Amino acid sequence: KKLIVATGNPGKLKEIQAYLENLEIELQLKPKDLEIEETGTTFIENAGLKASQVALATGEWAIADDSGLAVEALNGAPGLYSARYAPTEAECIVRLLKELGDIPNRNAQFVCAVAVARPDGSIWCLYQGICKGIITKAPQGTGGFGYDPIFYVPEFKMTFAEMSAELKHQISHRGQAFQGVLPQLQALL
Ligand code: ITT
Repeated sequence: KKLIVATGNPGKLKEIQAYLENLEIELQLKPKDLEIEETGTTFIENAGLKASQVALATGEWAIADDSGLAVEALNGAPGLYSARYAPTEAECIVRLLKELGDIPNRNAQFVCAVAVARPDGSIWCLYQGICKGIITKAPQGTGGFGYDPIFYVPEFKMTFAEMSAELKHQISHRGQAFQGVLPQLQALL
């Protein structure tokens, strides 16, 4: 079976590939010129939109991930706008640390919604995962992507960027969403 991965984000793509690597499934990237507007008001809605539109446009099964970081003291920002918070990933981190300043409440959560759509654009399955953490005062670690260097998980005393890929994959928001999606895909094959 073939599955189109509906993302243009290389960091996400690498993680999605890792979750699906043991399945008998051929992964294909979505066409570069196929841009889906994220008009939804929730991660779930946007994941559904992306999977559904890419499936329809290609006539194949498609999987999409919509995710972001919600910071409590910033009323949930950057949230749905995590990718668009600043022009580059490094500048996103700089902006977030600046907005938070010395505010003591540094609670945050990563959210990830993953949707799989059938070739006719209808949604086959949709799961959401959440991972709670703390925003550090400065970046730590070089792994992962996006906001990983400033997302500290107290239970492991490390940021996502300091963890092995395997550990991040087990405990992350995306890992939890894929715990729902993987058995569904296995059943489909
Ligand atoms: P696609 O829509 O093409 O998949 P995107 O980057 O625009 O790519 P989103 O709108 O879902 O995707 O934005 C998600 C952003 O949230 C992403 O760009 C990162 O900045 C951040 N993010 C999501 N998951 C993350 C993770 O595991 N580690 C660090 N940052 C993450």
